[in-house]
Parts: sequence; C-alpha cells; structure tokens
Amino acid sequence: MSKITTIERFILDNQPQYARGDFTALLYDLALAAKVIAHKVNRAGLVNILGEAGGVNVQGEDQQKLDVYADDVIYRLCDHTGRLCIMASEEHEELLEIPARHKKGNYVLVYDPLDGSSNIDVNVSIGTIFGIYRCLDPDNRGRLEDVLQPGRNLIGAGYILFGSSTMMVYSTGKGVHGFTLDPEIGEFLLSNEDMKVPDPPSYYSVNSSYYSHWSPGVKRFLRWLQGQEADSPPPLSSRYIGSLVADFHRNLLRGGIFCYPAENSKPNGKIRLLYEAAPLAFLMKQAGGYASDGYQSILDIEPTDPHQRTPFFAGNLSLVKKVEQFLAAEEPEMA
Ligand code: AHM
Ligand code: MG
Repeated sequence: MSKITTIERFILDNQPQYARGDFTALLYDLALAAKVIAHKVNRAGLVNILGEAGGVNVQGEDQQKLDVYADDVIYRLCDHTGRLCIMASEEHEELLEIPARHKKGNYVLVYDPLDGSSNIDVNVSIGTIFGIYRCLDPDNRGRLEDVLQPGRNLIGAGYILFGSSTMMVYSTGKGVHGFTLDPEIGEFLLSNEDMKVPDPPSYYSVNSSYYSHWSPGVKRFLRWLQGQEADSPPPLSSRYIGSLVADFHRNLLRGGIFCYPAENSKPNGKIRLLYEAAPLAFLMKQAGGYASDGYQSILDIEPTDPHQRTPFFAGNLSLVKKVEQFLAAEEPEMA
C-alpha cells in the first residue's frame, strides 16, 4: 500500500527555511478555503431546485453568485489571521485592506476567486488561482507597491480545480505538488508529487474562433502546431475548455501549450497578469515549462495596474519559445 500524506503533513514537512509558521499557516488557510468553496460548488446544480443563485432563497435572503461567494470565503478566512498585509482579488476594483482592528502580517495574497465564469452555470470545471508575495514594506502597511510586484517575486502560488475531483496544486518554489480532496474525510491527500510537464507534448489550447484577430506570427504558430508548416513537428491535438485552470491543469499533466494571444482590438489579450498569468507562470516554471507574453517571460513583467491584462502562452518550454520566435520574426506593421 502506498503512503497516505495529507496536505497539512506535506506543507509542514516541506516548508521553506524562511517560513516561521505564518507562510505555512497561510497555505492551510487556502486549503480550508478550497474545501469550503468545493462544498458550495458541488451543490451548484441544485440551486435551480433549491433556489437560484443571484436570486432570493426561501428565507427571503439574497443568494450569492458562486464567484462572489468564493471571493467572500477567501477574504473572510484570511482577513483576521495576522498573516497578510493586503489582498487583491479579480472581483474587486480596489485593493482589499486588512481591517484596522486586526494585526497585519508579512504576506500579500492575490487571487482570482472563481475563474471560468462562463462555465459555472453549465457544470463544467472551474478554478481558483492564487499568488503569495512577501510584503516589501518593513512596516507591513500593505500598499499598492506591495501588490504590484513582478511574478519573479512570488514565493508561492497555486490553484484549486473544481473538476471531476477537487484538486489543490501549489508550489513554494520547490516543485509543483497536487492534492486531491477526499470528500468523505474532508482532507486533501497527496496525489501528484513533483509534477513535471511531460515531453513530447500532447495538446494545444486556444479559442480559435479569434483566428482572424491574431497577428501573422500567432497565426503561423497555430499552423505550426497543427502540422501545416514545413518545420512542424507531428500535429498536436486541440483541447479547449474555456476554464483557464482546467486547460492549464490538463496541459501540465499531458504536456502542451495554453494560448490566449493578443488580438487586433485587444492588444493585451484577456488574461489578468496578477491574478491569473503570474501565478500560473510560476507553477509552469517549477514544472520545467515556461510562460511568456510572446516576447518575454510573464515573470519579468513589472505590473503597473492590479487589473492589467497580458497575452499569455504557457506550457512546454520548446513550444513557448517557438511562439516567441514566430512573433520576433513578424514583419513590422505598415503605418
Ligand atoms: P473570467 O475571469 O471572466 O472567468 O475569464 C477568464 C476565462 C479563462 O478561464 C479562460 O481561459 C478564458 O476566460 C476564456 O475566454 P474565451 O471565452 O474568450 O475563450
Ligand atoms: Mg478570471
């Protein structure tokens, strides 16, 4: 029989040397948030029977949408622990301050509480993404500068996938590790230790309905992936869920590339740098892969706005380097 390791045990046994308890406990907090959100997500299909999300329940109380609920759970589990100096969520225009009555801590949490909004109501996989930075300010005041850090400053990142099972996948800079929730006992159990993106890759994931909006280099890259260019490798298979966490997770396990390129009318694409791209880029690097905006590592982009977007390519190093090569070779646009 193989050894059973809970996420608590694993986090404790593998905590970084600098961790003095708070960082470790923050990961526990997020694992707990994952369980609370999973419980609600698993009941999502019942809202039509028991009351519509966003509507009014039988007690006459407003029911929260799942993404609002997930946002609230993460904030409320983390706002009073003394571990964070500030938070930022994709759901909120403003930064999320720690209430004055609570002590502030050394860390900054950025998160997308429930990504893949178009899939929530149709029972398709969705996910939560998080990143953890150290507060730059020695007084832990929690300012905009503490949130606007490049991905290379991340000290931890992860996601929770609400799929056929609930999984929490995270890295603190020593490999990427996956845990599957056993709903019977309410514990995340180690299921995927030290995940590495396999080579050769199997899949590419992109919303190809935007093909006509892409630059010539991106179009050429797609044809290359499909085996249509002279130097194409064997064609990859296409898989696209439209839930970033689910698409990313599949490609991490099977090898491949996720692409959300720039479009003519959306030069920064759609994916949010802080809440989505940077944490996933950190994980991909830890898994031996790479993530780029097409020109540079996602981890090197200096954010200027918490909600800024970026083109995003993440997966096997060789594939992401190839798209950078095609984009670098693009003819400059005529004025
Ligand atoms: P959201 O933050 O509104 O949920 O949007 C992000 C999602 C990602 O999960 C996914 O990769 C992408 O949007 C899909 O977008 P599109 O429908 O344009 O392909
Ligand atoms: Mg999102």
